[in-house]
Amino acid sequence: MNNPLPGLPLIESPLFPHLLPSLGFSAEEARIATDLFTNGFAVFDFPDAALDERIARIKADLGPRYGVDFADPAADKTNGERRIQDAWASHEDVRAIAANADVLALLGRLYGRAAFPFQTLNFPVGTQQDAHSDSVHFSSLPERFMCGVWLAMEDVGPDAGPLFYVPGSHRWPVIGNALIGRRGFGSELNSAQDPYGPAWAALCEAHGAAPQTFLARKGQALIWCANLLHGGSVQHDPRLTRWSQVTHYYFEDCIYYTPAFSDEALGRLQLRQIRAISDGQPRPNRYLGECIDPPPKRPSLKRRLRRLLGIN
Ligand SMILES: O=C(O)CCC(=O)C(=O)O
Ligand SMILES: [Fe+2]
Repeated sequence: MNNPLPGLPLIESPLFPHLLPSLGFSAEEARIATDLFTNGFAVFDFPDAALDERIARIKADLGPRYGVDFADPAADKTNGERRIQDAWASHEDVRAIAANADVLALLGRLYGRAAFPFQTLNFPVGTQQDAHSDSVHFSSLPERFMCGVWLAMEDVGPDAGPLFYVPGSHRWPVIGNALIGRRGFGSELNSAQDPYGPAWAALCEAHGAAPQTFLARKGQALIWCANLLHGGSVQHDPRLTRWSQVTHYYFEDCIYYTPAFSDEALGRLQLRQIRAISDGQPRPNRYLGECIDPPPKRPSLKRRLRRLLGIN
């Protein structure tokens, strides 16, 4: 395959339709790739024979940490803590789902660079979040080398606050500080999404875009592209649960940073220090093979002398 645009994920490249025949994809890979290219999301069955047991253990072990009585059918399940971030660090099943080798291989083929998971979120209910793109939190240079994989850990009905997405919105401009006329570097925000909400809403209105909900079956997963608008629908029945795991993935040989707190044109990037969940190794920020992280700070001469002399 000769790809003149390696700085774009294959499935986001305008050349994708021309490249597809030379990629050696299976019929299922080609379907997923074409869905991502066209709609910005793709649904697939999560490839893990032990998934049901993993899900049962995750619910049993994480459940008590949400502060909700899941055993009581009448209890409001939306009351407590609604998410646990990075449970992978202490829970093998969360880690195994995030690091699933078949999913990593699939993402690598779809994007044209090796994928690695870097963050997990475990939810017992929906988020009821407005439409947003994850790219204001996590982005890459070159851009779009990030995706989310959302896994249904139970069947999701319309009253449980299903995930929603705006098909095709991944092709709209990537909304960042430059586009909304805001300085980001050194700023503080309650939510990194706040400043961009009006722009996303305006784009949806201008396109007459209709969100679609994902009424998922347990064990189905959905990949969303970095710039796809998505969120959580209103939960009509607070007694319901909506167990899910979201894993966020980056790809090799990129700069990883937070656009909400960056001014790219000024070279002021809020860099992320990323560690891959799959192998526990750091992924330095790289641009075309070159590490751009500042060298680690050396301790002062005084401190080094004291250490040498064994004085603490
Ligand atoms: O599950 C949801 O309701 C949305 C989750 C989400 O937006 C995310 O994890 O990035
Ligand atoms: Fe999100």
